[in-house]
Amino acid sequence: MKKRLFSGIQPSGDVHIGNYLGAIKNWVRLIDQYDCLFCIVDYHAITIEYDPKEMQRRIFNAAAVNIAAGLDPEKCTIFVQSHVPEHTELAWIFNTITPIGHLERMTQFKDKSKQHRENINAGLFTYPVLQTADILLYKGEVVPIGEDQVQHVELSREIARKFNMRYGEIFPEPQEILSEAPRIMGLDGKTKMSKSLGNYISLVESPESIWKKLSTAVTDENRKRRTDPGNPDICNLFTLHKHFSKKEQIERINIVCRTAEIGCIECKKILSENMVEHLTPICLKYERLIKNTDSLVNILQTGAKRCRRMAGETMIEVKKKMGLV
Ligand code: AQP
Repeated sequence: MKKRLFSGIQPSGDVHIGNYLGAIKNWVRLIDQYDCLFCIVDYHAITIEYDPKEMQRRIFNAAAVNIAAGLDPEKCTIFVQSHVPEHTELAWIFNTITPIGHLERMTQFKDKSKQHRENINAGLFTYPVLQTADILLYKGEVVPIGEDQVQHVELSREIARKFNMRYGEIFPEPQEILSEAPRIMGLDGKTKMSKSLGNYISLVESPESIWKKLSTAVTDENRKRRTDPGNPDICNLFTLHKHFSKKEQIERINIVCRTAEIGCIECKKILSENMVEHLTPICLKYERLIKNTDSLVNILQTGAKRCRRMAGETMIEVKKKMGLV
């Protein structure tokens, strides 16, 4: 039997190259090795302000982009969190064994509370408890994520341990898997690339827009003039070159940037061309998929059906252990 893998993505905006390099590429890589469940976590996305009229489009968008990027629905299960009510049921149970102090330490909660001062709601605070329920409902053993989510998976291990000790052994302690690009910085070079910060390149960005965004992106800030030598080690765009450009180009840029033989504009043009080349097949597939919502609905319904069955079985076990039957 294959081990179970669980991971999720929020329909909170355009899926971007940070999501892709930090998580989605790894999901695709691991698809044959594990029994993979990929969840569009809409209940997480509503912890920040959003437009209800936009949500359905975003859910379809998240499904289509991920499939276009390589998540073959024949090989994995793709579903929407709110289609399986047991996620919130198990989250409630986990709320009763999660110390408030642990949640107060969560970096994402602190960051999002600063970002959304007018809406610091209880859902934002208990987000990692719901995330733990997402994983453990299916007894997920591995969780491929970006670096920003590591603290949450650590907490999910603690909650699993605590439940098992208090009520009896049911849950595995999930382990995170990080990609080679666990933290992609935004085009401002200062903050993590994020859907909600608008500092990203989407996975289905047009070639014109990719160039427009790259042309104003921050590079090595110490390089003021074209004739100044640059330092690729601290240039955010050089990190992107490492993921999109060809080996010889990366090696050359690493040398000629330091000697000022290449300027930032030329360097950005090379990156832009390579990014367009890499992302074009994803864009084309996405455009085909997004037009066929019936097929997307079918994929998501099939996924939810399988997940509801598994979730129901786990909840029976949980309730028996807790004396709730
Ligand atoms: N910048 C990033 N670099 C590497 N990995 C990243 N991930 C997100 N941003 C980066 C990883 O992508 C997966 C899906 O992310 P998510 O949708 O759950 O939400 P997030 O982590 O909060 O991502 P965003 O884009 O920053 O969304 P918003 O702005 O809505 O909060 C996760 O595995 C994540 O680690």
